[in-house]
Amino acid sequence: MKQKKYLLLFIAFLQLSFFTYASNGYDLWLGYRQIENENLLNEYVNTLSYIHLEGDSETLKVTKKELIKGLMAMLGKNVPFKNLENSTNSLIVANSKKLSSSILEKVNDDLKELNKDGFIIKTIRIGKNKHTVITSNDDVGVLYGVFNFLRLMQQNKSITNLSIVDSPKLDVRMLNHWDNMDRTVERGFAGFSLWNWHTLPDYIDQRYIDYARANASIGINGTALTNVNANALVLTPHYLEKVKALADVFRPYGIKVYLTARFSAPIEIGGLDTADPLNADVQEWWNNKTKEIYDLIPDFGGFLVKANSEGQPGPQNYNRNHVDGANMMAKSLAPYKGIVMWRAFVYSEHDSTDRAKQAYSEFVPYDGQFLDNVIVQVKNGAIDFQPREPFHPMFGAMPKTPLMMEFQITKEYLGFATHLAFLPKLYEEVLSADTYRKGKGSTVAKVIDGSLHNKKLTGMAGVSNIGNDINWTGHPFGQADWYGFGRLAWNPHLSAESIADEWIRSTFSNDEKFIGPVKKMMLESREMVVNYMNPLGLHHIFDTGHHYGPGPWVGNLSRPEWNPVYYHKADENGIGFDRTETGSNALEQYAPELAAMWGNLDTCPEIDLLWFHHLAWDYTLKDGNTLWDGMALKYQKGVDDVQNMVTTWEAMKPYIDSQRHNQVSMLLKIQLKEAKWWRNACMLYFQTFSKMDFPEGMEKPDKTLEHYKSLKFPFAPGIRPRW
Ligand code: BDP
Repeated sequence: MKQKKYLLLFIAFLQLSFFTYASNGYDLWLGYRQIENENLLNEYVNTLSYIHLEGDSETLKVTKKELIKGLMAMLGKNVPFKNLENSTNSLIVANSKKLSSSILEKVNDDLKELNKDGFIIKTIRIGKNKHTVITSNDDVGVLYGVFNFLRLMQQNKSITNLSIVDSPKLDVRMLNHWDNMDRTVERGFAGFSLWNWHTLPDYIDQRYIDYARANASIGINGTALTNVNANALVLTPHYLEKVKALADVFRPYGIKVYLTARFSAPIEIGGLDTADPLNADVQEWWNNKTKEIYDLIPDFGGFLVKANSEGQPGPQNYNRNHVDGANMMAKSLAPYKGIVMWRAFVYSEHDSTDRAKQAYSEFVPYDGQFLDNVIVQVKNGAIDFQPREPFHPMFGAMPKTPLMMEFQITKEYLGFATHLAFLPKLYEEVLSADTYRKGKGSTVAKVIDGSLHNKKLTGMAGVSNIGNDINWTGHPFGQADWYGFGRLAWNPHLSAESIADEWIRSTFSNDEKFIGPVKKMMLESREMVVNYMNPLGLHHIFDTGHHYGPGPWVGNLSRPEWNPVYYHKADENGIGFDRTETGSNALEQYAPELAAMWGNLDTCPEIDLLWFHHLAWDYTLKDGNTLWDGMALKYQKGVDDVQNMVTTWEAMKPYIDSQRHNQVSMLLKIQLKEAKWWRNACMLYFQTFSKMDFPEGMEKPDKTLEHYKSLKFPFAPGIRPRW
């Protein structure tokens, strides 16, 4: 009796300590929690009596560590490692080349389906004995399989009858760090750069290892360490030693290092007086530099290049073109199987055509001219990572050139690290968009996974949102964007919904009372941001330079296309950018089906309305409201939805630790304040043209337009330092 009382007290204590337990979020989605459900725990313990792990490569060593860590935490006990003879209920973890013939027989057909990094998790029977096999044709695939298996357990899935065969659909799945060598991060809102160039190569921060683990757990296999606005110094011997140290840490986790290559490096660090890609000395310089890198880092991935874009040097400085520049570097890298990721983010102050058209106009004529180890990296939309953009017209328009997707994970235009906006929803919208380039169903996902035009080299890059904040991403929910990016780079056909579900379960809780409301909130969050920042197809109306907060009135910047007024074109008659035949005709860069759909006001989805059309303030929307009223109500809806999110989150308090709950609460309150700021500032400004009253249903601004215009943020984070 007494014992029972103590037991109850003990359980109450455990519960109390759980709810008040503080998690700083450092563990990300890998904070393996003890399995609470007793039946499930029994199932797991019975299925996993022993582990049989073959092989001792560096990758398998970290695989083993991960298994021990994960199982110990979730089962509350060690699972012994044992040879296979006569055992049953073992977890068999091995490269397929190490499997005994009786096991191989059971997985052989599945193995044939796998590509290099793919894995199998399968329940098999040998005589009376039952086992679970995790295998792959490559050690890294085994590591991926183990992470996947642990994830199933974290999500409380049954493991008694598994048959999973999973291969990544893209080859290059990478993060692009816009990290400067002084550790500031361009468009970075989660602290400073992870890479401590000062103490490398001798000091290996535990962060580097944990970074690699986290990436490997979602299948990311590449990292470009440095900013696309590149500094040539990273290519000097002093820094290459440091890069090598990082590459050595990442290698067991299947992660290759890439560097951004400043086009003028032969001049800046090579002592040449030109960087002309057709000059023999320049070519030789890059050949030697590349060899030097591969001598240090034999599995170096290659170069990421921003050239002739926003003032960066490039082949055009020498009257050459993108093909000349990219192919020159590609030739240096080819002997080592390295690749060039050549960015298509170009627009020029000397070109008066619509900025949205310029990358397509410049690159599409080069289709078929790039060497095989060049992949052109294209942002998801034609302007710049806006809260919503139609997909970039280059996708599907270059059948002979591999194109890789560039998404932004950091939220330059979606509220920095302060706002909750679950980005996989944005990624999903872009990936599932139909390009119609080979008839209906020619989605962007099929362009980038290579299946539409039979491409050999495929990839996806995400501009990282990671910094040295204790929880890596600033906002606890920013971790979901990193996670979701990785999952979509593995399989661009996954749904945002399934990703949210996985992430919540792995990061927070398997309690349905928590999962339901939080998942809903995440899935709706990106649309909220669109509504309170850029509804109905508005875009790029952010304040100058730092892009923090609204600045639709800005019109004094040196380049026309840097000014918000260029994008919204508000005047007494109306608002919006006419990209139809009567305007810039950017529509002609899309397949005829899309040009017709977007070009016609009856069929153009209202979410894209002002992206493609300039319309009168009293234009009638589908719900009968005028454009003016409809716009006001969208801004208001954005605010209201954030308010609801605050309320939903408050009710989630009983389900998770107090520290992360409190952090998110505070951030949501800032988001609400800033959503109102956006609504008030934009509506007051646009009112100076529409001269119409705010509709009933829109809360009236409590400050004047002059007040909003006067706000200045000289120390907003993420701005490029001017050395
Ligand atoms: C824009 C950023 C700028 C980047 C540029 C790029 O404002 O900081 O350098 O893109 O992608 O989004 O090169």
